[in-house]
This record gives sequence, structure tokens and C-alpha cells, in this order.
Amino acid sequence: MKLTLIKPNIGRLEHSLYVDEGRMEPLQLGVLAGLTPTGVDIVLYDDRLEAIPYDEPTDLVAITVETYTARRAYEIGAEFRQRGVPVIMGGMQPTLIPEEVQPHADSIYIGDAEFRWREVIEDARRGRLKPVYQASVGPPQPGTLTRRDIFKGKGYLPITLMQFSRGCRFACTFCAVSTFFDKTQYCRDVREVVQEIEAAERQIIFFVDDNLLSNFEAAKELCRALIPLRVHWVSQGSIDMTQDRELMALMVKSGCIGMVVGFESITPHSLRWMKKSPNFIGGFNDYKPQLDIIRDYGIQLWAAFTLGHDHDTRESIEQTLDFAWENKFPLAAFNILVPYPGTPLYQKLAAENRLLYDGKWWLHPEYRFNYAAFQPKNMSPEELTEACWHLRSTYNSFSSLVRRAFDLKTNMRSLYKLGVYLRYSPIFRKEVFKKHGMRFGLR
Ligand code: B12
Ligand code: SF4
Repeated sequence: MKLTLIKPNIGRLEHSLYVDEGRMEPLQLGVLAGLTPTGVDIVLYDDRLEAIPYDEPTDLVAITVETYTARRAYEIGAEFRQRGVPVIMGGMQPTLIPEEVQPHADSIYIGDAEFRWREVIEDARRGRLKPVYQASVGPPQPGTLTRRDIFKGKGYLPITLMQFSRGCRFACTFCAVSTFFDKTQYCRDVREVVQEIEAAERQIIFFVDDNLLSNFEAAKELCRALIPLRVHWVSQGSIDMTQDRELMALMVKSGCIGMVVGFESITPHSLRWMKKSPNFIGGFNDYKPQLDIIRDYGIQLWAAFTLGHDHDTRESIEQTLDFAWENKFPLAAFNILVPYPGTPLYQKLAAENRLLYDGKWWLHPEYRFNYAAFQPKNMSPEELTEACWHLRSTYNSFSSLVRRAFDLKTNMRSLYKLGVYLRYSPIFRKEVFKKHGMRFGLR
């Protein structure tokens, strides 16, 4: 039996094919490959960097689908199905909104692959795929290592993606992860993480956990196990990490060089509105005490913001740029607030009749990447789109990149950290400029 795994692109620029600069290994497909019984031939096609050979013979096509890639995934699925090849779709979108995905595939998979993927392969072998596989969610990959041989030769960034945990205990109203994992974090056996690191070739790891620090004690256990491995790692975590100095010290000692942190907003009213509770733990004081602590430990930050909440104004959005500059964040993502299907934010905006593009912005032919998909409270959708673009383009201008390099506590703390800054901030900059206004799908 032959299995074809597909990672879809988001879409294209108005007049040219979009090629993802910051492309990383599609971990979910490495996990699917790892879960697949031996004896099945596996091939991976990554639509972000290569053409998909639709006519190449195969027995089953498995496509991973997020909200952003749904339109393109449906196009790819249709090509294979026209040729009589069965298609199964799984991931964030089929789990959050199965009724939309179902007509585009022979079978949909809801939840984590770990639970029923072997059954899917068995059914496909017998030509008896079920229309729906309803699985639950849980700890990543018990007893299974990611198969990384399928990534070879694709030109991915030299970073090893890995997971220690999935989900997060917080309940931010805009967060698809909070909905997907129902406000719960599931941790993997630390010994298996160590085993996977030992088997990997590179020693720079991106733990793609939604909030690696959702449970401090679990995170400490991981850090302790990482220390002897002498790796460098980055991950994502909430800012309440600063409440526990032992945790911070262990993170640094175990090789942490940077963290993606969701600041989301500098406006307390907006933070309350979106239920971003980790940002209030220990009191809210313009993030100054927390940032001082993070700088003392020399951790480089990828600061993430979501802009367009009901208490945000044009002025408060502009002040967010000043805040980022004052703190010289090596990377800052000024994301427009996005109503992802299934989230409390989506339901609220739908109930208030504030969703644009007929509600399903991700499928609408007129929608473009990083455009407002809802009616904001204090400005027009166009003004919100423009304000976010202004922040993104200004912060990622060449002069800003140079200005931000000079930070003795983070970017210039060591040659290694400067190297990371110089290597990755231009890639991020390119992505920002290339992706803005991109169409979804290729047709
Ligand atoms: C790492 C990551 C990235 C990396 C990309 C890595 C890469 N390979 O290219 C970076 C930082 C570049 C990135 C970028 C973006 N990301 Co991102 N990212 C993630 C993150 C944190 C982890 C993904 C991952 O590897 N998980 C590990 C794997 C093993 O788990 P998994 O994907 O959930 O897969 C499991 C199941 O879902 C299922 N499954 C998945 N696919 C399939 C397929 C089949 C057939 C089956 C049976 C099962 C199955 O089985 C798997 C194993 O259990 C997720 C959060 C998350 N929890 O998904 C966000 C997430 C996917 N990203 C998100 C977003 C919005 C983006 C951006 C659009 C952000 C932006 N504004 O630019 C961009 C562009 C994304 C794109 N498609 O191009 C959102 C998507 C929301 C949604 N509803 O779709 C998420 C969910 C974050 C969030 N909190 O909302 N991202
Ligand atoms: S802290 Fe982060 S991962 Fe957790 S629910 Fe909030 S936005 Fe989602």
C-alpha cells in the first residue's frame, strides 16, 4: 500500500506563486508517518515548496487542514478524488468544523491521529474507509517517534520541531487551541522526548507546544531532563512564567534561547475582554516587572499581539508599536484579531452579526491574508487592516531591524544569540511583506 501525505499552502500572491520563506517541517505529517504500520510506502508532498504530482499512483491521500489552508486543501482533495483516489482530511479544521470539511473528502478524521490512525490504514487497505473517524485528544505520541526521514531533501529550516505537550489550561476567547483541547494540557512522557532528541540530527529544537509553561512543574521536569543533552531550544509560553524564578533558571540552564509570548494587548480592558488571564497573574503593570525578569535571564522574545478587540482604538494600536520598540523585541507579530471557527470569539461576533465575508472568511474569494474579517467596535474593518499593516511594516523595516539588534541583554548577549537574531529576523521580515494581502487557494 502507498500513502501520500500532503501539507497544503495557504494560497498565492495576486500574480505569482507564493513560496514560504520560513517553511518548517510539517510535524503532524511526521507523526502520522510514525504512527503508520511498517510495510506501507510513504511519500510527502509539501505544497508550499513543490508541485503535487496528482497522477502519481497512490492508494490513500492524507491532507492536514487548518483554517488558513482549508480552501487550498479542498482544491487538492478534488484533484485526487477526480482521479478516483480516496482522500482523508484531518487536523484543526476538520476537528473544529467537521460539517464543512466532510463534502470535500471521502473521510474526515476528528481529533488526534494517535488514537485511530492505524485503524484508518487497515480500513483503507480493505477499501472500506469510514466517512468519519471520531477520536479524542490526548498526550502527544505515546510510544511513537516522529519519522523525520520523510522531510529529507525538502529544504526546511534547520530546526527540529517537536512536542512535549498539547493544549493549555487557559481560556482565551479567541484561541482555537483552547477550544480544540478544551482548556486542558496533555503532556508526553519526558523520557520519550529525550529519546526523540537523541534520535534527531540537529540540536536546535522548536517545541511547538501551545503553552509549554501551562503547568510549571511539568515544564521543570522537562527542563531538568534537557540539561544533560546540551541542546538549544525555543518554544511558546505564557508570561506568568516570571512568577517562578526556579522555572526561569531551569529554562535557561536547559538551553532555552527564546520564547513566543502572547502579550496580545497593552490595554487591560482588552485583556479582560479576551480573558487573557495569564497576563494578570502577579498584577498588571504595563508588563514592566515581567519584562525586566525575562531580560535578566536573557531570553529573546517573539512578542505576539492580537489587535482589534472591542476596547482597542487606533491610538491604543499605535501605542502597541511604541511598546514593542521600547522593548526591542527581536520578533513581534502584530496579528489582526481573527475569529477562528468554533471559538467563543467567533460565536460572539456571529451572534452580534459582526462577521464579514458571509462568516466563512477562509473560503470567501474576496478575503485576503491579514484583512479584518469582522466589524470592529471602534473603527472600520479597513482602518483595522491598515493599522495592523502599518505596525507590521514599520516594525519590520530595515532600519528597525538594525536598531533592535543593539540590545546587550538579549540580542547581543552572546554571539550565538546575535546569530539567531541575524538569521531569523530577515526571514520573518520577508514573510511579513510577502504574505500580506495574499489570496487563499490557487484557483
Ligand atoms: C508550529 C506552528 C506554526 C509554525 C509552522 C510550522 C510548520 N510546520 O510550518 C509557524 C510558527 C511558522 C506557524 C505559522 C502560522 N500559524 Co501556526 N501553529 C503552529 C502550532 C503551534 C503547532 C502545530 C504543530 O506542529 N503541532 C504538532 C502536531 C503533531 O499536532 P497537530 O498539528 O495538532 O496534528 C495532530 C492532530 O491535529 C491530527 N492531525 C493533523 N493533521 C492531520 C491529518 C490527518 C489526515 C489526520 C488523520 C490527523 C491529523 O493528528 C496530529 C497528531 O495528533 C499550532 C498550534 C496547534 N496546536 O496546532 C499553530 C496553529 C496551527 N497556527 C495557527 C496560525 C493562525 C498560523 C499562522 C496563520 C499565523 C499568522 N498569522 O501568520 C501562520 C501560517 C500557517 C500556515 N499554514 O502557513 C493557528 C491555526 C488556527 C486554525 N484554526 O487553523 C494555530 C492552531 C495556533 C492557534 N493558537 O490558533 N505556525
Ligand atoms: S494562553 Fe495562549 S495557548 Fe493558552 S488559551 Fe491563551 S492564547 Fe491559547
